[in-house]
Amino acid sequence: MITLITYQAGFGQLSFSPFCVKAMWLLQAAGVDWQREDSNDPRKFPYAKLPAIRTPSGIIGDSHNIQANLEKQGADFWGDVTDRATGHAFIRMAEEHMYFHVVLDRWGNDDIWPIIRENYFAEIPAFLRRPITGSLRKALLKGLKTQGLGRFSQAERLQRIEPDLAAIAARLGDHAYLMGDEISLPDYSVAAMLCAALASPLPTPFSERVANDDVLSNYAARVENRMKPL
Ligand SMILES: N[C@@H](CCC(=O)N[C@@H](CS)C(=O)NCC(=O)O)C(=O)O
Repeated sequence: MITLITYQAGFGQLSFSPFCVKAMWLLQAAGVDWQREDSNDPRKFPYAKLPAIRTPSGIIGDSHNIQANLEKQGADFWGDVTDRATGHAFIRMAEEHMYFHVVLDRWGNDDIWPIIRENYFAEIPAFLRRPITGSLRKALLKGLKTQGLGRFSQAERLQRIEPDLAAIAARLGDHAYLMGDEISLPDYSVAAMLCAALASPLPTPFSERVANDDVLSNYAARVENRMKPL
């Protein structure tokens, strides 16, 4: 039995973290026996991040390593897809760009931040919560300034995310999933980010852009439903 160490469920999602949602979908698609173990403290896990899986041969962190481990056991996340290069590019776009917009929507927005603080960090005693999470927030926003996206206004961010969303819609065309009519690896990354954007606890330009786009919001719901009974 594989144990997925994941951030808790919240905002209508299987986890606050889109990477943990992706990992759950990978485990589900692989058809392996697995269970979840919720944690709010990534520090003792590889890379000090979640998701991670506990397997009989040890703990594996990072959704890509989890994917590789499941593939080694025989999982096939691509099916008949031959154009894996395009699929790979969509995964990178979702995980290395769209993801940071989700993070900025949650941590960088002064109206949303208190909701994040009270939900993510409910386990920290109330009198310590503000100072501890205040410094976490400061460090995270500093990291996003270094990364670059943290330097843009909301309006500039929306301009930046627009070509990604247009690429997803164009790629979908008349198909149910990114790479055709069957679900495959890129869907687990891209839909996880769209679902996370849609699950914003208050509307943001990004969340509203996705919510008001039938192609994108129907696609996100389709992947979520396809991966049920999770
Ligand atoms: N590349 C990693 C990304 C995982 C990731 O960024 N996890 C975030 C939550 S969405 C995390 O644990 N952050 C904790 C931290 O940075 O302190 C993957 O694919 O699993």
